[in-house]
Amino acid sequence: MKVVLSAPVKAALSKGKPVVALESTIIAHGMPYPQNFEMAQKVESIVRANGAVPATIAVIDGKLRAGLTAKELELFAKNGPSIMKVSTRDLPFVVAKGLTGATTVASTMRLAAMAGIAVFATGGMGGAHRGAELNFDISADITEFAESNVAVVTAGAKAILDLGLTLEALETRGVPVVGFGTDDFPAFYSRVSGFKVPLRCDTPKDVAALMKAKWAMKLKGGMVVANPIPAAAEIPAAEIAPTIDKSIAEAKRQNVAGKALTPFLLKHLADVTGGRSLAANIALVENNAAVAAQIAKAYSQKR
Ligand code: PSU
Ligand code: MN
Repeated sequence: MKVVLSAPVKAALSKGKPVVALESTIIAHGMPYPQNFEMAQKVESIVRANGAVPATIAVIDGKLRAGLTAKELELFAKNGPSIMKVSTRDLPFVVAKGLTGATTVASTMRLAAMAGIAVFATGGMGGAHRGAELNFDISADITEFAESNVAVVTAGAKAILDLGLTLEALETRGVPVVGFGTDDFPAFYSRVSGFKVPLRCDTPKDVAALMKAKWAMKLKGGMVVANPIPAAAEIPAAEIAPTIDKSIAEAKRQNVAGKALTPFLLKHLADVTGGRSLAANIALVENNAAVAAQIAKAYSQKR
């Protein structure tokens, strides 16, 4: 089975031109309408402005798709809650049933790899939730990094997670975690988490060289390109921490678990911060899109 490519994505891939994959769960389940629709379009335009072709990935009527129209982006933006959040495990189900689903980091990586797209921009990847040592709630995003050959530009991992456990889980699976211009693992809303990154690259060219080296020696899987949120949009960790703790407590109280947990926490945080966490989320995604396009460009020149 193939991923159905839009005309611009198909043309770019066939000529070895830079392409950046984008996910659809962040649209459908990560942000409210209409900010999510504006973000989806802005991120695509940022990718273009930086010299690459955007390929937003989703499943529509059972078809695996890369490169959506504005109307299709709007469908995911407007119908968020009723659209299925599709991780890698769910892909065969939506295909078999002819359903429409929004792809997470994990399933977007998988479809990007199938389509031959090597770079992907998200907001913040999933990871080990707090208490994962007992409840086993570790995002399939982590396992996908061991399977799909895609470099993912992410603002570290979401601060709602246990970042120490997340880094350990990535290390176990042999996933390179690269700080982009930083020695610190970023914490989504904040530039610094208190954890260091094991590797550092300072330019898109450096990252492209690492991608090339990894896959030239047939090391399977992707890599994490940890790109801190721009300083102007940052919410310092000490400031957001108590709010995150409250959101996690509220999720426990309401028995929210499984794939509903991340969307619940993001929404709860946006509500209690009066939209400040949402503004930060949008700023970091936009920043990741620019860096991802620059990496895709450097990588296409390396091949
Ligand atoms: N980044 C964001 N917002 C999001 C996500 C990433 O800025 O909503 C989504 C991604 O699709 C990621 C998912 O794969 O959150 C993680 O969900 P879970 O913890 O259930 O695996
Ligand atoms: Mn989970």
